[in-house]
Amino acid sequence: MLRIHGTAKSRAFRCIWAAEEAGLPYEHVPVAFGPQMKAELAAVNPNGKIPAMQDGALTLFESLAINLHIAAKAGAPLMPSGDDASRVLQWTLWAATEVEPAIMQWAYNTYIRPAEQRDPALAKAGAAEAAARLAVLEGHLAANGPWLLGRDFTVADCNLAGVLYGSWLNGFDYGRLPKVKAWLDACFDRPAALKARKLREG
Ligand SMILES: N[C@@H](CCC(=O)N[C@@H](CS)C(=O)NCC(=O)O)C(=O)O
Repeated sequence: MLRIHGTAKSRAFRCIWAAEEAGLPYEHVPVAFGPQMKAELAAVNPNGKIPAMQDGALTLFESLAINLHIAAKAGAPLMPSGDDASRVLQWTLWAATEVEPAIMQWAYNTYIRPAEQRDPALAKAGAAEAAARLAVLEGHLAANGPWLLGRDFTVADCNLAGVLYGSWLNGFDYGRLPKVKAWLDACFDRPAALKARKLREG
């Protein structure tokens, strides 16, 4: 059985959501933030971060890699084959390398860090950078939606929406990105997402 380590108030949220989408049984080990975290994670993530996952003899870190593993176990439509599998990788890497750094710069300086440690200029620059990247997604969804790969929800949606979840929940301005906003709303309204959100949002 899958074991997902990490409180749902972390990137483990993404993996819980993916496991729910896959319909796979999993055990949630809700490792919390704090000084004890690194010791608790010593056997599963040498980075000392959450999430981590165990599946039999396999131990993995990196939330989006964990999600690809979960989806591969479930098969299509969550993890399609052929060219669509490559498209899943494209959107997953785009989420991690092009979108997450910018949206996290906005997030750290808007709602994550204590107020006295936030830099409004960095928040503004992160928001502008994220919006520029997301304009590409806006055009893609307009031409190819409703999901990233078209007709079916896949782990590509789970991974990219997972990266954007905090911004969606915490007031990022999606006003000029109506297709992205509608797609995020649809992602987080899925029954599997609602189960993960219940753990995260209470
Ligand atoms: N790229 C990693 C990032 C993991 C990460 O930074 N996790 C945060 C929680 S969301 C963490 O454990 N932070 C604690 C720390 O950095 O010490 C992933 O996607 O899994």
